[in-house]
Amino acid sequence: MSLLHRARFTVSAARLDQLPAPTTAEVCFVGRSNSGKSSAINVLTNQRRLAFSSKTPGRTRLINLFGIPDPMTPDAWLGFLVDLPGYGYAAVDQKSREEWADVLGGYLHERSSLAGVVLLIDIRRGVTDLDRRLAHWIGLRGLPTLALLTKADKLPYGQRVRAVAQVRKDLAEIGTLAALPFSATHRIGLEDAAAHIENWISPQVVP
Ligand SMILES: Nc1nc2c(ncn2[C@@H]2O[C@H](COP(=O)(O)OP(=O)(O)O)[C@@H](O)[C@H]2O)c(=O)[nH]1
Ligand SMILES: [Mg+2]
Repeated sequence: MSLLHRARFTVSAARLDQLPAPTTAEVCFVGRSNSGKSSAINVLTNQRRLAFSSKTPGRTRLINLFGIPDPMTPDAWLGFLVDLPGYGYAAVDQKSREEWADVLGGYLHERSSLAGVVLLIDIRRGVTDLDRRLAHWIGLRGLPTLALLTKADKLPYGQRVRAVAQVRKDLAEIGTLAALPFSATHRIGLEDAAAHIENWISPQVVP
């Protein structure tokens, strides 16, 4: 069983200063509204409604932390999955958009416990300007990044492979990038993605 299946909702924060003090490894999920972020978190944790999957984009304005309990130590967390607010939803007013940019940029830039970033990109849309701005922050810190090209079930195999190559090119600024086709509905790339994320939370110790 994947460690990620143990995830449970821990806390929400509306602002960075409301987050708990950084302790163990955090893996954050970022992406445009409607990119499939909630669906990815739900399928990776094998819980249908852990991250609320909504048909109304731009609704998740909070930072949500999902703790992965340490199987060896009761009441201790091995790490956290962090669901950050989606971006790029056109109907949201300018002020709210800037608040989100501050939260996202601030978290990526400052959070000392951040171990890795999962960047969700709709495979048919590819990398957008906002994704690129985010990639700039990620690249500056040299954070390990996994780009999940979501909704891969919508494209035939050959086009998936081409989309991955294009994303690698577009996000070359991130030196530590891995990219995979992914589908929450068809479970494409699920095991690879889970292995990647688990490794950030609980690095394999070679005896
Ligand atoms: N076909 C397909 N649709 C998906 C997939 N993942 C998400 N969706 C759909 O895309 C829409 C947005 O998904 P959601 O997870 O709420 O995106 P979020 O706004 O990034 O959290 C919903 O209608 C989902 O059902 C996928 O892997 N395949
Ligand atoms: Mg969502």
